[in-house]
Amino acid sequence: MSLKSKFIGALIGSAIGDALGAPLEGNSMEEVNSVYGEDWKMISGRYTDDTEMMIGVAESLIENRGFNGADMAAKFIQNYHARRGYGPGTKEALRRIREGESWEEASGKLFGGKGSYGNGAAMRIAPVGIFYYDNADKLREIAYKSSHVTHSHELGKEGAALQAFSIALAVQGTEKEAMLHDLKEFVKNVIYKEKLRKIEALLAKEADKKAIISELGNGEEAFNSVPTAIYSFLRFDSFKDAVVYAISLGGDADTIGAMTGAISGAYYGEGAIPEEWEEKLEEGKKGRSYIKWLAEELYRVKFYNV
Ligand code: R7I
Ligand code: MG
Ligand code: MG
Repeated sequence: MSLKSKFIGALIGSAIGDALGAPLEGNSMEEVNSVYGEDWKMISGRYTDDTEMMIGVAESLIENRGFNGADMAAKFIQNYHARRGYGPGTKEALRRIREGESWEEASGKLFGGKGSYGNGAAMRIAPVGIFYYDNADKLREIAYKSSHVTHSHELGKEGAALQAFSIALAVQGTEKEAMLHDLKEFVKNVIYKEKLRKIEALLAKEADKKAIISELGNGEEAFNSVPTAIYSFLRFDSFKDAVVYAISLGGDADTIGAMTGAISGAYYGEGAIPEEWEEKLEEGKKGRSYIKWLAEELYRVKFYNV
């Protein structure tokens, strides 16, 4: 499968997971399953903050041929629509920057000076995962820096780096069996190391959804959602099964859907994404076609440097 198809798969897959999970965000696993049953149609196709911010990350990497913090912050602010449902920490960081604080300093003021460990940095990281898929050190550096615009807590940044590296391994076509090993080597924080050990144990016994939610989480914290997305990707053999499973866990369904969709899209390529989902994904100024174009631009900048 072509690398370009994997680049497109990662970004479109992320947006589709987001749109598919969006109407379910905040519902419990039991509520989601009682409404949906076996019928996983995309209800509206509208994406949320997850995708709006991912678009900003991609735009900034393309325009600057790499990372530029002030510009990435400006892109987030330009693209911002409150109705897409931003997290309170991210909202405050962007307000502070808009009012004149530097992008280096604003995020550090949140949550009593500790910074956010929400999943807002990980949910938007797909462009970093594909653009730096062949360089783990650079990927880590840019994952941390792009997180820092809104998320300065170590756990928020590490979650974004782990999600980015999962996407990178998927682009590389790493065998699923080898992925957990590579992820364990990559990740620095003990909380994530422990979660990766849990993923391995849970995969070995085909655990039920309750166990996944209690052991890995389905919340808005990066450490309670990034590992869940990795698990959802590893457990199933198709884009569709992985993403349906991820959002069926309820909780932060749009975001866990987006992150599972990004890894799965990078692994299986655009061709493996169900057409009826892609067609339903919103179109318009920064819709489906634009997101696809951003993936093609990242590919072009990376390989042709023009
Ligand atoms: O991370 P963030 O942008 O939120 C992303 C979520 C996704 O589900 C999106 O789909 C959207 O719905 O929002 O926004 P933050 O507010 O930075 O983090 C999310 C939540 O994590 C916060 O509202 C807190 O509940 C929690 N959180 C923390 N709680 C205590 N201490 C994050 N950091 C902390 C912390 O340091
Ligand atoms: Mg969202
Ligand atoms: Mg969410």
